[in-house]
Amino acid sequence: MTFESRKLPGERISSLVDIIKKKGHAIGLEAHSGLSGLVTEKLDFDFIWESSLTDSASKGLPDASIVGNESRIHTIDEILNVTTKPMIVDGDTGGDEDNFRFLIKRLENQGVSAVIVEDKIFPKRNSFGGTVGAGMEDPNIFSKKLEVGMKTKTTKDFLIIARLESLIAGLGMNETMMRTEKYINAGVDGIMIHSKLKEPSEVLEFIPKFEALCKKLGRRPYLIAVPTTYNNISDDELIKSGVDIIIHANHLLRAAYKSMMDTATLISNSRRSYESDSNISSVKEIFSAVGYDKIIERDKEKSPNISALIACAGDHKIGNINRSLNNISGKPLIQHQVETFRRSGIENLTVTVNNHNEFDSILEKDINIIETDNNSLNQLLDSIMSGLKNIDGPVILTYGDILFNDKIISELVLGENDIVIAADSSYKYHKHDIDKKLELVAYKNPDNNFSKRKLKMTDTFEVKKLGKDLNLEESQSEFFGLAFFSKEGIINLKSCYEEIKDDTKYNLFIDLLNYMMKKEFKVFCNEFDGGWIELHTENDFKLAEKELEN
Ligand code: SPV
Ligand code: MG
Repeated sequence: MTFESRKLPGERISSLVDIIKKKGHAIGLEAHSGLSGLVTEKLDFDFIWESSLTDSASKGLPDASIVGNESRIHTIDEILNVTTKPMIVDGDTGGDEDNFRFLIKRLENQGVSAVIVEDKIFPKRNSFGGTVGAGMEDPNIFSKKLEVGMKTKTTKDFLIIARLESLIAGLGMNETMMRTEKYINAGVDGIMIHSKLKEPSEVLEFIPKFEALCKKLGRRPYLIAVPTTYNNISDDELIKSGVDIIIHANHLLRAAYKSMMDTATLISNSRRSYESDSNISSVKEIFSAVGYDKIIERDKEKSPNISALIACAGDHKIGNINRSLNNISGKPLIQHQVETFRRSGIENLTVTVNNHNEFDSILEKDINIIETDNNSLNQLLDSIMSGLKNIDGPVILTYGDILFNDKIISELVLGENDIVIAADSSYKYHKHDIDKKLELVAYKNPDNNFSKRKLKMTDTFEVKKLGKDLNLEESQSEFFGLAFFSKEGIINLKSCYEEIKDDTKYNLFIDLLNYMMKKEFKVFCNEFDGGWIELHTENDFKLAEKELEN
């Protein structure tokens, strides 16, 4: 179970009694945080013990009524939120009657199944660290508090358990039996007998006396034991002796402290963390324990695994350097493109090149480099299509000579259409600058509303035709070399390519798109205004460098 686990409070409260009824007993392990709660939840324990000792220690504090109820309730909530098992809470002394009333109400509201309160006075001391006779509560006052608690609880399956500290305080068995009788008569649901001896002798001596007392009183509350010091006795033996609920009270916290100290020492001595790897959980294990895997799975479902193809094949040089390898601000152009894709969450990258060796040392190992055939019939188109050969899912294609921002990628991917190209309308405003043949886009239904003020970054139009030979007046934008294909889009692209690949008429990528439109496949265009630049000349690289600096 993880952060997604669900257990309604009412259901959880009664689940402890249900387990005892079914199995005849319940065995629990301590938790002091959400993560330790997950450990207890994972293994074969019936319930979670929320301990005052370990809750305090996990905050670096002593177990001496210093950590207040608000903080305890917060830890309890943290654990309940990621688990489903019942929980027994260590209520310390319970405070005075009003404190106890309020505590019970809050624990029931949270879905806690039981609270154990001890017959000591506030501020209490931990049982293993200095309880003395003077720290004990008057049994009559304590019994009165128990009665108040029994009247306060609203759920019969929420258990109030009285904890006897008299053996630990050295008050002897007679005093302990006298107290037990008073607490049973106060109506409690359970009696916890505590001992700090190394052997279970006291507890085993107490049990038959307790059974006889219950017979005499005609009511037998649950019997609870906490075998921390006398832990040579097994759970089975304790159960056989008459114990109903066994609490392993502090072991996860003690394990965590030892392991943290060992690891810290190792890292400090080794002056690196490598040596500690075998002692600690992997990050992956932690991810899986806390349910992070589920989040990633759902992210993947939401955004299908998109690939990207960077088409760099072609003999384009700046000076004598391959254009894609020419630096902008100390990094090759292709590296900028790779980083933009990575920022958009696209990990699966393919690059088509003419010469594998040039790119090998520049690109990360997980990038798929495909060397394309320089002498093929329709060189430009063939090189793109050979890059797409092993890509079946949705893909973003980019020419190798542009830089673009990741917002353009997100917009292209977000749409619902199977084929979407990215185009820019701003060329209309600087037609006089154009000294090369642009790949222009003509729309089926051009938008005649020229108001450029809008919230959206892009408009989508259906494309009628693409071409370098289109009249500037009849076209609405310029294709700048980025396109998205859905799974369906890529299937159709590939099948159309098969039909024309031997025809020398089709050399450009836009030739294939025109062919598709002729065959009634719809091509859409997202019209952007800026957000990209083209890198053809040395001057373009200089301008790009300036833009990146700003
Ligand atoms: C606790 O775990 O905080 C307890 C049990 O009260 S013990 O420390 O064993 O007394
Ligand atoms: Mg305690």
